[in-house]
Amino acid sequence: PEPHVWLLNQNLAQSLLPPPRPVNSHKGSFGNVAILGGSTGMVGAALLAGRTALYLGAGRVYLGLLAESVPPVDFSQPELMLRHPSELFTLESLNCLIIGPGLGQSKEALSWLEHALNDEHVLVLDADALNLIAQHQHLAQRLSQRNASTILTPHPAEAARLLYTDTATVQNDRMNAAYQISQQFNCHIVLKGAGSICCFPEGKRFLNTSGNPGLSTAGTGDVLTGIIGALIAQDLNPRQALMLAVYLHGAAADHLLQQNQGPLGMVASEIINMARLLLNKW
Ligand code: NPW
Ligand code: AMP
Ligand code: MG
Repeated sequence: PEPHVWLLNQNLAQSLLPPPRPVNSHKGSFGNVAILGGSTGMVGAALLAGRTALYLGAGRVYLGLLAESVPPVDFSQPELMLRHPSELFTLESLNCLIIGPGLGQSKEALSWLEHALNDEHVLVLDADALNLIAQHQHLAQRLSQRNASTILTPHPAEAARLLYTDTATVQNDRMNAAYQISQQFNCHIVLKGAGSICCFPEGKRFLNTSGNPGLSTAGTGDVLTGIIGALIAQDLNPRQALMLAVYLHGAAADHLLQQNQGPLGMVASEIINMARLLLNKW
């Protein structure tokens, strides 16, 4: 029988909030996130994910950018620590490794993805990491055999690539597409798009009730990935982090809409700021 579908609403999201911060906390209390991506022409995707992880409360955020020429620092967000991708694998304590935003599909990207899949950290795979997995059977196999948790964040076209089908087929039965991907790779997944679906390996599915077409703009997926990473760093388990992130991301867009700051012209950076406001207010 088809597993039951639950609604991901504000009540459920608010039951997943991180606990209040202890008075004697320090940056080490809130975890470390590393992000691998940002090849030439798509550095912004990794910067957005990194900035999001900071704004949503991660203690430290490291970026490993693939682009040929990268500045030594993000001058508009100097809190981010820019490192060579190889250095992300030698960090002393890491709570979550994100790979994919702006990663591209070069040989170098493929090789870093192999590294990441062999790593024992909680992984979030987005964008080109998903496209590469769809193209390389050995990566797909490695993914389904990982011991640590993995979260996949495909949009409908990425989901179609993973399932070797077309976007229309995914969209015609989104529940089934989400279920098939989680089963195929033994992963937590969110199938993005209007009414995002979170699906877990044992088959439980949640239909998100927040979000609006203001989110249909470049970089919003990179922001979602950063929220997930920040929440994992703050000790939510991958399943809780995924559900709270998906709801919060949509709710931020809904609040911007209420303030007439969209749908037209809403931008990903504004989602970051509003998500921070909601996370602190709730
Ligand atoms: P169409 O044809 O537009 O209708 P790709 P990408 C479809 C980086 N970025 N429902 C869409 O359909 C990413 O991180 C960099 C239906 C089209 O076919 C990646 O590394 C940015 N269809 C890289 O760019 C900001 C949907 O998906 C296809 C859908 C490529 O990622 C932007 C496009 O997807 C971006 O994040 C939906 N809800 N959603 C930066 N600032 O540096 C999507 N589609 O070909 O996978 O390209 O998503 O842009
Ligand atoms: P990406 O395509 O990776 O940049 O991700 C786009 C993000 O925006 C995902 O979280 C989608 O769920 C969200 N999104 C895009 N369009 C809509 C829409 N019409 N309604 C709700 N959410 C959307
Ligand atoms: Mg994306």
